[in-house]
Amino acid sequence: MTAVEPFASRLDFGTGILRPSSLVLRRNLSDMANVYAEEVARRKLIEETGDTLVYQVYVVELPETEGHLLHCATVIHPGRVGHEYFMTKGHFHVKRDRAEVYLGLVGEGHLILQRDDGTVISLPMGPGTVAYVPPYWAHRTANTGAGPFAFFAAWPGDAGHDYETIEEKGFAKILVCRDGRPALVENPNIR
Ligand code: M6P
Ligand code: ZN
Repeated sequence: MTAVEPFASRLDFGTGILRPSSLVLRRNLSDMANVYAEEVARRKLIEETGDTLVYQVYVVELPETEGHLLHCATVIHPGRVGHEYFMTKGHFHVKRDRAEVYLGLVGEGHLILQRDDGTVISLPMGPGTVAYVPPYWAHRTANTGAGPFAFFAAWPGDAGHDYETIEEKGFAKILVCRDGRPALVENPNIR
């Protein structure tokens, strides 16, 4: 295993900013092709309001190998693409039997999980929520509130991110705003 010296970072509970983070990933609307059910709405939003930042991830860079514990903080901005809340791309772990834990920091959101048999569930998250992503479940988070939604995450170093499976098929259910509230509904695009 690659040796790493002990270190500490600082997480701002009010904003979700984690520093120092050697890498800040930014995902704008233009990075989210075919992620939302209403792809036409995504393109229209870019034309009308510009290439808005959807979320950023403050990554503490560590060896992605067995034994290490990767961690980061994610801030999702408020907004919707069509009826669907702003959310992360979502992924399975390459090693499907690797789990993850989330801690809600600020704002309101949902953790959406899909098992490989197509079962989808969503868990509301807010400040102080500790949510468990068990092995074998794909996961993404959505901001269902009016301000930023931020959470901290930790997962095994050798888990890996598999985005392709979700990009190809999407989640079987999507989280939309219906009558002003989050509702988990069938994905109309599911093939
Ligand atoms: C969480 C963790 C990270 C992930 C981030 C953004 O913080 O699960 O591993 O990178 O959310 O999600 P995604 O990579 O699916 O866009
Ligand atoms: Zn993960």
